[in-house]
Amino acid sequence: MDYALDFENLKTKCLEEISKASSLKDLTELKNKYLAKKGEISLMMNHIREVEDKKAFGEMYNACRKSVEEALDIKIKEEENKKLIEDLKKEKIDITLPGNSYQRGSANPFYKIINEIEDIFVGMGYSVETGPEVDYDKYVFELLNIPHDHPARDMQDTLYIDNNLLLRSHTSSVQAHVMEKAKGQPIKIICPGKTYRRDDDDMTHSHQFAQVEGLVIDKNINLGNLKATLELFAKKMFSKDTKVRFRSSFFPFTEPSVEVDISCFNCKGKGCPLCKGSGWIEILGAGMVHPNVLKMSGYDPEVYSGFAFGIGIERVAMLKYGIDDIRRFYQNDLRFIKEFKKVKED
Ligand code: FA5
Repeated sequence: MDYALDFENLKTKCLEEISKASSLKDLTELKNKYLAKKGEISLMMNHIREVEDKKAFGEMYNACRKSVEEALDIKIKEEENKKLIEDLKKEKIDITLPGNSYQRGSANPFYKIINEIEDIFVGMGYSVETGPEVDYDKYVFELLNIPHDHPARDMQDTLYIDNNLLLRSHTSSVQAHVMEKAKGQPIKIICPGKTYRRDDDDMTHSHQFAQVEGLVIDKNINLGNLKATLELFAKKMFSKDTKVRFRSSFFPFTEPSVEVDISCFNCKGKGCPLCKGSGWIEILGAGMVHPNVLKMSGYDPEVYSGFAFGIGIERVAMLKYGIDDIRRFYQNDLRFIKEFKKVKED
């Protein structure tokens, strides 16, 4: 018997039927018909008993089976692709339909200002530190040259957790923490954060507010460096033609101490209601780090000097955005926050 011819005919028949199949269902049926255990090709194997050259028979069987399997695989893939394309066509999304609109939030102006201040000082090589809001008397007062009986404590009365632990009344407390960590090495940091005071709330005062502390300690740091730094800050924060004025002041932890005013950007120094007719607006306190403070934190004031400043964040935001009342920052009124949607985020 000529099995070679049989295999050839069987293969031709299979391939023809496969090429004519037009669905995955047809192809599955063909697979069963020819390749399953009792399929026509599989059953051909029974004849191996009748032939002498079993090796040649086996090779013919395998070749036939392989061609059919390959043809089936190709055709199945084609059909699957066709089906996928048809399904995708059916599931087409109509993008012309109006979507659901979501309300987009916007950053609170308070945080916009913090980000802006951080960017300006990071650009000048400062790193950003954090410090505890609940802190020990030692850091908030004593290491800043404000001993227990010092009258400066009255101006910064705050909420006490116990005799020794309190809500910090200024971010200057971070100075002592940073100096302690730096162990006599140079420092160049800013630290934004919340502060608390026993102040009566009014348009410009709040019992909770925020400051950004700045501290630079190194050899040969002088008041000129402080002035140049704050001038650059004011120009970047407000406008290029902003002028800075130092007024003599007093803080127990700086000597000399200054209050820093900027020229009113609203009237360009001519005098207007915003600057109460003076042409200047106070934005921060600053000074050269007091030798006692340096000594208490392990720096030799003969070798090291430094400057520090404390900026009121809400006050800066109020000036920059024309906000009339500090209490608006804490009332969670969405109408207020939405006003700042269009303010540039960077
Ligand atoms: C201080 O707090 C000093 N620690 C600043 C300082 C740091 C001086 C480093 C020298 C060296 P003062 O009490 O003036 O200073 O506060 C600084 C700023 O915080 C003020 O200019 C103001 O913008 C803001 N501020 C103070 N009290 C309040 C308050 N109750 N509500 C809102 N802002 C306030």
